Order: sequence, then structure tokens, then C-alpha cells
Amino acid sequence: MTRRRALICGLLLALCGLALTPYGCSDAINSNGNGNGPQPRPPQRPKLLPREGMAFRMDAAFEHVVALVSDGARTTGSPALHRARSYIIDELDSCGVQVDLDFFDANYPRGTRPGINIIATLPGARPEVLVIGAHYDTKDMPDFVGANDGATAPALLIELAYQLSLRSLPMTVKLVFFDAEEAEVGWDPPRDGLLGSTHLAELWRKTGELENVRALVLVDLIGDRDLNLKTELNSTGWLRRFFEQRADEMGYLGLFSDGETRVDDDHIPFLKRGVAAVDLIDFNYGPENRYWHSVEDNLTNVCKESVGIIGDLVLESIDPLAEKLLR
Ligand code: 1BN
Ligand code: ZN
Repeated sequence: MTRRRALICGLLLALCGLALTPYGCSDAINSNGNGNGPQPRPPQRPKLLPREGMAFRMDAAFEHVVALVSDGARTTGSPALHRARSYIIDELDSCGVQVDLDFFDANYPRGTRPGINIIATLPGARPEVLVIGAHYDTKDMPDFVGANDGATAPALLIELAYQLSLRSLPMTVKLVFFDAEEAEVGWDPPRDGLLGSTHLAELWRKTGELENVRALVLVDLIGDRDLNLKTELNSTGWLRRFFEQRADEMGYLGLFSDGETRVDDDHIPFLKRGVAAVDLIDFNYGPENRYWHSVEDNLTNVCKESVGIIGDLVLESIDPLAEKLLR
């Protein structure tokens, strides 16, 4: 090979290497999920990176992901979910926030299991409530750890608790960790799936608390290395558009650019009871959504930058959203 040809080859290889870095993640561990070497995914979009100097600490959030995942699957009623709950409560306690537990019977098709929603309350200048929610249970499957589906979103909420404990809030914020989101046999909510959110929405309707709730922001599946949110059409239109616009304002251009979908998620029981709600969900996890509900939903396929981007977006949307909600 001539020197010139070698140089061109080297340059091409370097360019390929750059192009194969999954966008949004600096620590590019491309793998097939079982550690058997690189299997790069070509990016379809330009890189999206967390903002420099943002308050939301993605490293701290990602430590929570690692801690939650370390115990394997965290199915409703399981000892592992009990330990995950203790971890979450300890973290919330250390932020000095008020924690309440909502106990319920999770009546699944194959039997009843104890379900527990965790509610952290951060009082604001006004009694009206903004709920930010995520589920912390996982599917019950052999070798499943639920890094994205059951860890990234509750980890985001824990870091949010820390950040909000440092701020004075215009309205009350409740961070809700939903239990029993996942189905046992087959997705058929509220018989099989969405049991925790259904219970809490109904409880708050009965007690009158729901009248204070102005909106619910749900986060789910937000740690994909190839972060790209769908326009979720069950969500309340103005609230969905608010987040799309806010993402643009914050420089997260193209964050919502993976087309439209409808997802039955933990926001549905609140929507059904008249609460404005949005589901911030990246429902395209891995090639053809292959990692979703699979053993490939592990730490190799999530990254702190994606959690950071959504954490930053949610944290820095609270004040402008409260202004709209309190008008
Ligand atoms: C989200 C994560 N969901 C389950 N795990 C809800 C869902 C169910 C999303 C069916 C899409 C289809
Ligand atoms: Zn799931």
C-alpha cells in the first residue's frame, strides 16, 4: 500500500469509528448485550448531548441505576423489590423529603401480591400538585434485570428529589414510584398491568386529593443509548407540546423525532380521571425495539447521558410548567 492510500484508509476508518458512536453517549460500549464483542449501531440522527453545567447530576442518577439493577429482576411482591424500595426510601430520606407509602393488593391473574407505591412530597408555595411518576417494578423473566425498564426512570426521580430539595418550588411536587406497572401474564390493564397507578389514582379520587393534581409527567424507558422520544398520542395535547417546545428551547433539538405512537402506561388511570398527563417515553429500545422486555435490557444498553437529558428537561420544566398550571 502506498503512503497516500494508507493515509486515506486510516482517515476512512477514523470517520467510521466516529459515525458508529451511538449518539447521546460518550462511553460508547457497543455490544450485543452478552459481552461478546462490538456490534455497532449506526446513528440515524445527529448527536444529542446533555447541556454543559446543568444542575441535574447524571452521574449520581446513573449510580442509582447501577444500584437498582444489581439485585436482578424486581417483581411486585418479591424480596428484590422490597430491597429496591428500601434503597429508594433511604435515598429520599437522605434528601430530607417526606415519604409516604400507599399499600394495596395487586390482584394479578395468578394471585394477589402486596403492592406498594412510594410517594415523596416536596411542598411548594401553593397547594396545587404536580406529579412526576415512574414505575420501579420490573417484569418477571429469567435473567431479566430491567436496566431501562424499571431502573433509569426511578433513578431519575431520586436525583430529582435531591435537586428539588434544594429549590423553592412554586407548587407542590409529588414524586411517585409506581409498583405493579408490569403485566404478569399478558398486557391487559387494569387487570394485568398498571395496577399501582390505577390504585393511587382511584384512592386520590376518593379522598379528594386528585382535585389538587394539576398534571402528571410520567417518565419511562429513558436510558436508551439511542435516545429518541415518541410523540405519545394518549398524552394531553398541550402538555405534550409543552415538553416538545421546552426540549427545543433547551437545545435538545430533535429529541421528539421518532414518530407517533399510543402507549397504555401509568398516565392512563390519571387521564381517565381528568388529570392532564404526558408520557415521556422512548418506546424504541434497541434495533426494532428488541431490547424491550428482554435480557438485553441491561447496563450495556443504557447510558447516563440519556438519563441526564431527560432529567435536565424535566427539572428545568417545572417552573415554566407551574406558571402555566397555576394561571
Ligand atoms: C412500559 C414499560 N410498559 C411496559 N413496560 C407499558 C407498555 C405496554 C408500553 C405495552 C407499550 C406497550
Ligand atoms: Zn416493561
